[in-house]
Amino acid sequence: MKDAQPKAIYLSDYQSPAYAIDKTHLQFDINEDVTLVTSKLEMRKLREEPLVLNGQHLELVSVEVNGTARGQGEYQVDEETLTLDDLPDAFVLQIKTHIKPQDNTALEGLYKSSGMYCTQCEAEGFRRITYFLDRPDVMSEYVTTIIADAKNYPVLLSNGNLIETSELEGGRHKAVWHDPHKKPSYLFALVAGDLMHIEDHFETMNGRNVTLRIYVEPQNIEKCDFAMGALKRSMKWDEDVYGREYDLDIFNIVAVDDFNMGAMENKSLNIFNSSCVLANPATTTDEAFERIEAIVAHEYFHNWTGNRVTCRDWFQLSLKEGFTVYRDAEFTADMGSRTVKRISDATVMRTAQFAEDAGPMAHPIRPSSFIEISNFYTLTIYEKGAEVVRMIANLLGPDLFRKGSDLYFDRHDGQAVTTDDFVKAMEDASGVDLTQFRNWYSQAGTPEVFVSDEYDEATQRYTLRLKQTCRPTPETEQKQPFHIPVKVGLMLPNGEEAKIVCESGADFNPDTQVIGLKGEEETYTFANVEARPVPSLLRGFSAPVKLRYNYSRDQLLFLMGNDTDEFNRWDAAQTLATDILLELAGDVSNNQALVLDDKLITVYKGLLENTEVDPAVIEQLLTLPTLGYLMEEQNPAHVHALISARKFVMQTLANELHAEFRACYERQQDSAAYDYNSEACAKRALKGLCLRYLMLASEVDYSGLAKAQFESADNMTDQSSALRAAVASPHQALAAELSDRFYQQWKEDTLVVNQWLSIQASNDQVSGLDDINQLLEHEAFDIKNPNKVRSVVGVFAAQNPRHFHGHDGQGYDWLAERVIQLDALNPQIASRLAGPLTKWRRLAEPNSSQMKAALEKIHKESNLSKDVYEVVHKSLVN
Ligand code: B3K
Ligand code: ZN
Repeated sequence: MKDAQPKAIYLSDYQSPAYAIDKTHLQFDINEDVTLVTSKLEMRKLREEPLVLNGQHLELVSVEVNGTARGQGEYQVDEETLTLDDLPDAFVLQIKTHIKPQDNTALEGLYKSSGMYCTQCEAEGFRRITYFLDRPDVMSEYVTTIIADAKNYPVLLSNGNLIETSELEGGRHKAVWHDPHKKPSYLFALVAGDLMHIEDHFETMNGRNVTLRIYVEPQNIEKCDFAMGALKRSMKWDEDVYGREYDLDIFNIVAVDDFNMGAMENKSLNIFNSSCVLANPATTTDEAFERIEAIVAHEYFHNWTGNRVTCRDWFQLSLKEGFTVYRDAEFTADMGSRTVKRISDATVMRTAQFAEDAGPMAHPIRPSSFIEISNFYTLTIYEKGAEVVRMIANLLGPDLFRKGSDLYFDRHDGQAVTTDDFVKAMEDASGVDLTQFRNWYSQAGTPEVFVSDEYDEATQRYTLRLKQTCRPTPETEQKQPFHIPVKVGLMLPNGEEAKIVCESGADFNPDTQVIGLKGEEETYTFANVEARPVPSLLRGFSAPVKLRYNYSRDQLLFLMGNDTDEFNRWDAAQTLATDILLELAGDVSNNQALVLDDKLITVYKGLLENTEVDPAVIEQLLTLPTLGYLMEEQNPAHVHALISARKFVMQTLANELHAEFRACYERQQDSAAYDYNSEACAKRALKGLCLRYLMLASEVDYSGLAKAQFESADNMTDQSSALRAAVASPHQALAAELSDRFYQQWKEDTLVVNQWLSIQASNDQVSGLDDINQLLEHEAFDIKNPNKVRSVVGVFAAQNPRHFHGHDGQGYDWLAERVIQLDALNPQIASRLAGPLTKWRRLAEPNSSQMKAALEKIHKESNLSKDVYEVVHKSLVN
């Protein structure tokens, strides 16, 4: 543990900046040993107080105010700040610093990634480049000069427009970029490297011709077309759906191999993790294609939600992230299957975000304090933030929501604002009172909504009683009630939907069938209901809550077959499977013989034989609840009992229904050449699922099928799903053979090799940690590359539960060692990796104590980064 413990900063301490930076002139003189950064800031004093600039890992060379040098003693410098006083009302401050990007393994600020220089400044990386007011409410106009060796770094990029280039002595060259839009420092970007690009154009709704370029290392030039198409689709969609037009003549994307997250929305110069932009059918799975399209869209959409209208401070992060995730989710829904997208988002919420909200790091979507902001790029800020925006859309309806977003953009263009400004714009445009709704921004935790009902046959009245509660979280013991949109339908025994006539109840919208639950308890009565209905509740996952209604298994089967809401048909299947799995897990714990309820077998049989419903939805219906979801539903969670129950169900289904799985597999075979479209993707996904089950069957040996699929595949989706099916099966000789062939085939392609690494790390049939340790020694592994670390260490902890939660606690200890090792190199990545260890209080013994011991091992280390310290410390005390 550190002697001086890192301190939290609080939203309530927010103060507006004391100085403005009207214009920022930056010059980067890039050399192999050292980079000289000269910054010239045109500043104004707004309040009488010293100027405190942020700066970290910088070597200060010189300071000048209005052309006059300040000597030592005329400023104060420490590890995090540079302070100046006696400043006039307006002045030019010039600061020179030396930095060493080539030694920067944290990948924040300016760093070198496979021979190229690039930047990552959000949230607080700009302060590793030069001393600055590195906070989002200081917005400035940037002119950036880059000077570097012309042969090694022929491409020099920054934000905005290129205004000058020239050749210099000694084989060097220079480029000057000007960004006319004022922006916070976190949106600054620079790239210098030996890159190739593809180019295309987009004509905006007002006839502006925008040049679009994607820059990559030469070997990747064939993998850019898909992302370019995705970019154009996003630009068009944002015009059509939100009326938002792009605002410069150029938009660049650059792919880099070493990147801490997916991508970054720097103004007109988006920088992407190469795994989130490079794609072609031979090397990219359908899932990755979809992710790439969504991330390209997400970063592009930030141009309005984030860049034009930005955040006042980092507590407001969800202002841009929640809204942008909501926008990209709607975009993906429009490009493919709306139901499938909703299912996958709801699954992420229920599996991972609910767990975060129930754990030691729980925070509201607008946190009130943090130690290290990098730790708050969470599922809560992003996904729950998007669900909160979606709830506003559910409460307002589409037209008023659009009016609200128009007002928000008009009112706040060019400003740094708060989540409250967003809600206010929605309120002002719609006239809907969102006062109580604001509790979603200030309170963490997942509300539970308990529903009970009554039917009076004589009067044909049906009554729903809703009751909300929310468990305490670290920041709030006693919760105020939330404003929760609960979308409902009533399914009659004849399979038809009742026409809803709401007779009494506080807030029911007949057009949208949404109950706006505000009270702790509310009652709604519906008239003219001909027979006792089965309620279909929280349709489309209309709010991020846990809905509790005591369905019988027969009612769930009825909803699966009849609900007019496709999402809720899937939800009924999940609830049924969860019920069965939890019961079986109890049997495992009590050493009882396991028997699978015939109902599930019948359901699966029906689904496998169904040729009416979209195969993408069938695939989702056939997917059992994730282990993460089951762990959420069992308190304390008996991980191994849940793993055994899940395995037993899969094996039983495989044996009982192998003929049906086989027939369904055959129906999805497609002789056409690979194409990325919803229909073809759905078939490949369903085929992959069938193969996974077939490989588990013990009555007939289907391993030849996996081998044949592996060998004949013309695309990565089929090839890797064959490999995954083999790895997850008892056919380990085949798994080893295919793994080896796969590696030999693809060892030159880093991104495919990373997929290979994750498949190996998820293999729970191997003997244990020795095999995982071998991956760390493998020639394809590099601890400095975040993608590789995620593929091995991240995947082991998340997708290899059998060994991660191994009986001796060694898996936890192993992860603790990796966290400590990585913290010295890259604190952001180390802190993320520690995430799985935060769940210790939710686990049954002995796992709980073993996991806690692993956390304590990390906590004992001296010199932990703020990032890791915050996660580990809070996990032990909260
Ligand atoms: N805004 C960036 C995330 C930055 C993370 C910094 N640790 C990517 C995105 O959400 O679009
Ligand atoms: Zn984002």
